[in-house]
Amino acid sequence: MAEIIEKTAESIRDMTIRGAGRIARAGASAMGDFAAGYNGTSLDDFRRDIKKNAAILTASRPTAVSLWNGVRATMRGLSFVSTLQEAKDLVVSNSEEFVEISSRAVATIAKIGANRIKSGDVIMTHCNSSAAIGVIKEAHRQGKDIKVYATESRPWRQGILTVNELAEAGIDTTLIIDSAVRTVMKGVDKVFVGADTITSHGALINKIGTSQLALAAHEARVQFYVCSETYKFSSATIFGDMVTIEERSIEEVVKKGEVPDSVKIFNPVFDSTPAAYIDAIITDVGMIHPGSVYDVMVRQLGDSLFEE
Ligand code: RI2
Repeated sequence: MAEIIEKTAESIRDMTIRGAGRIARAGASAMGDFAAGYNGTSLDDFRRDIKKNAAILTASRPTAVSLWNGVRATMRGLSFVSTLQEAKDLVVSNSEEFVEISSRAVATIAKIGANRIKSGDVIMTHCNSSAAIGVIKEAHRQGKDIKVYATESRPWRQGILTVNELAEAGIDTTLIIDSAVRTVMKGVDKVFVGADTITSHGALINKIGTSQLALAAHEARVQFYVCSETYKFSSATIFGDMVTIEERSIEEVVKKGEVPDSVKIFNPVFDSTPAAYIDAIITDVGMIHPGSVYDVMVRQLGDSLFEE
């Protein structure tokens, strides 16, 4: 059964499964499948294997706290069970519950976010966020006449996925290259982006280039909204931990032999947008100011926040 964990981790690592929400659900499901098919005989072994699996899965995309929180959610209460069967059942039900809650969160964000959009709005989005796209599609579904600019999002070009999805929904969509953001921003009313991680100070960690959208939006006085499920809030940042920004292979940027070997290539795939550039974070518990992230974390996690 360990193959399901390795296979899922590899699919997340090589981006076959991508998007902060999707990888969290994939990680949680893999933990559930592992538990359901576990054929060991000892509770201690199960606890040890589950911990090992969690470490393998979470290492596959280090920036996305969603994955960490999704995997960790499946282990909730594991230290309080007394039999192996109870432990297996608990991981399976935790996993199902996480998948259900996180999917529902995207739908809730869509409804809340769509209220910010009015007919005639020109919107910009970046990369391929199911939470941000959900908001845009919901506004369109409500009959609002909107136009969307979507960035290409080099090097993986997730913007191609975004424009396909928006066009398929019948939305007036324009694809732009990443460096066109500032030029286009003058004609934009609102920006909606997703999140990989939100820190306790309300900073956003999201696809590289997000902070450029935020800066350009700030300069042009365009509202900048982040669409984020609350499980993307990183409790570790309360205690001063920094978010690790993932760097990926240089082959994502240039083909082999395209530039001399002496040329160094730096490929960070996320960046940090300070809270000061964010007007609001649209979450499954409502729209909040970035300054309220800490309060929401404490309210949701209660005392468990301070246990580890
Ligand atoms: P949802 C993506 O990361 C993008 O950074 C996107 O904004 C974020 O996940 C959130 O996606 P990548 O996996 O959870 O393409 O909103 O690196 O779908």
